[in-house]
Amino acid sequence: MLDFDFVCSRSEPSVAAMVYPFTGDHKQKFYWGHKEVLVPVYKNMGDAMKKHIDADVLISFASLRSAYESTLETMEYPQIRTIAIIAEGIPENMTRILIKRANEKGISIIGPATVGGVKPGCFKIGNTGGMMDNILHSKLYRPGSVAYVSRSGGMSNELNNIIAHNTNGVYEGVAIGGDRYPGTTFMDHLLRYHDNPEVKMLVLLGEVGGIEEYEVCEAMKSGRIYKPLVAWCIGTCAGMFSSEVQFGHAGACANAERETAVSKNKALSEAGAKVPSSFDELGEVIRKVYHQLVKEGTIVPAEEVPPPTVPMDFSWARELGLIRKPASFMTSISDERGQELLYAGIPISAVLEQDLGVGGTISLLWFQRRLPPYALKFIEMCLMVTADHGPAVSGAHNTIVCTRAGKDLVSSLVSGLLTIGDRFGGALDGAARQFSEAYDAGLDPMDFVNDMRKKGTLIMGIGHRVKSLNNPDKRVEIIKAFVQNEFPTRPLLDYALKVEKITTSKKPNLILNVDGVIGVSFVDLLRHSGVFTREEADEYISIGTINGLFVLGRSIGFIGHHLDQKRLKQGLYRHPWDDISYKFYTLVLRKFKIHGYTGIVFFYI
Ligand code: Q5B
Repeated sequence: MLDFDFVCSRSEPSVAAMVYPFTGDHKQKFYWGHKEVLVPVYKNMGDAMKKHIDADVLISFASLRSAYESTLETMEYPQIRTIAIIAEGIPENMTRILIKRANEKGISIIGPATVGGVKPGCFKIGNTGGMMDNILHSKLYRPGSVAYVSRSGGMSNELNNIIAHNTNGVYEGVAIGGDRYPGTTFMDHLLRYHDNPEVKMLVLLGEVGGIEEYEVCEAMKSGRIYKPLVAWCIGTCAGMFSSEVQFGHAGACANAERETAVSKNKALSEAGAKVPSSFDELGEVIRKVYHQLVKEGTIVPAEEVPPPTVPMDFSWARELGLIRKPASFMTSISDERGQELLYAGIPISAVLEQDLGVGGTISLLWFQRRLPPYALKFIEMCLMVTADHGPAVSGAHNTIVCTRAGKDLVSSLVSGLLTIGDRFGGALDGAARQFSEAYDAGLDPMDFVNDMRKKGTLIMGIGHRVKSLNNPDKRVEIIKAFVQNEFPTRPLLDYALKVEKITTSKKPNLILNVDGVIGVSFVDLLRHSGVFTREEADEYISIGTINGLFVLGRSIGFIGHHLDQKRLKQGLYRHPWDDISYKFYTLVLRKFKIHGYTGIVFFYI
């Protein structure tokens, strides 16, 4: 509506305020040409009326359930002269009460079941006239000389088009709505138009059902309506059916011969209206009447003035392919815009039907492809074996302390996750990188160990605080056995096991640990599963993919620890003093004399 106002060159919006009972009073932002304006929204109708005393039209977008009550309320305010009711399906008995009340108060009701109406160059109700391209096309931004009334809102758009292309345009058009009891009738509007000197010809688009068109015939015969009137009742095809037909509108059904479109067209023609022989010829008849009026000098077409440009909404312009803009984000893993969520192009229902499991979901979201079944099983095993390793490890400890400080699940989980790094649970990618570089360089395992020692660098994936040759890590055994049995080939795991032989010969706890065995096995999977190119495999290692398995797996355990602490109602944790070695240094000052000079030294003991 505001765009329409703007293209009509109004100096200010026609919409004074909105009433929306479900939020508090506020202001809502809308475009006014290139600018943005704020339109007030009121919770109570009374407040809106008080603040906007000169607003005299209310357009009701209330649902069919609330339209009756809210229209009755609206009629309590004497400033209101017109109410347009868009809702379809209001019970007829209620509509009749509304009409009675409106007549008593001198209020015009447009509708129910209507898009409303339009007064070109001035004001339009709701969606009447359609989108901006249609409004421009039908020249609704400035008045013409033809006023129409129809039942149907959709057909009123068609009339806007027909009239714009056969005359100097629409002066005003109202769709009274498709219900059997419209708030205002054809006659109400035709008489109003007729008495307006700016309106030079009338158009009536009736339809099958009801007898109101006969009142128009009477008005023409009596001379009350003498301006040229072009009329057509749609629904003439009803006669082709063997039984009575109910068309789309509630009132569009002939209950007697008099109510048929054919009978009404005949009567209108006999009363003096210009009636085409079919709807297709309506435009032609309108054109002829208009040209006659121009010839007589009744209508003097005005010079066309181009309307101001209304900026097109970004989303609409993009839909029409008129503009483009580089996206701020790119994504290639999932798409939630359609009817069904897609993981790497696969509908979520297919992911479940095909029982792809967590392994399959990871393969789609992390690698955008399906991995072979053994790979999915391997991923799931990794998550299971890394899910927890007791409360003593750094991450679980942090989670527990955080939980006991009263924090929530996310904070406690994150507190645990933030401990994951080279020393704890974050050595998978480092192991993958170090072992594969050594292997690719053709380095003998012994040379690799020696080189690392010379560089003073720890070998990622080697060593454990509590696990050793004497206390083997069952998790490592499980993963190792699976890879050895199920993977097509596993050169990097074999290489790492040779390295482990050397490191454990130096110290029994320098085993290939859980991070190490997963890291190197994953490289074997990336390189030899046949679903990744070598470049892709290298890229996944370099961008730090494999630690994700530990992070994801261990999140399960951290959440478990958080819930456990909450369930056990554990209070704030404070570390005991006897477990902290407090160290203090004493500052000692000494005076000395040398070569006659006095000095002071100070040092800590
Ligand atoms: N030395 C893991 O150290 C640990 C050596 C090494 C060469 C090595 C250490 C290490 C690499 C990183 C790594 C993942 C910090 C571990 C995990 C998940 C977990 C945890 C859980 C779970 C253990 C003693 C002597 C020194 C060192 C030498 C040690 N590591 N030499 N390469 N990699 N590894 N992290 O026991 O001559 O005496 O000075 O950093 O793979 O986090 O359960 O707890 O599931 O939650 O404290 O399993 O190995 O040994 O540092 O005192 O070293 O061995 O140079 O030699 P420790 P340190 P020296 S799995």
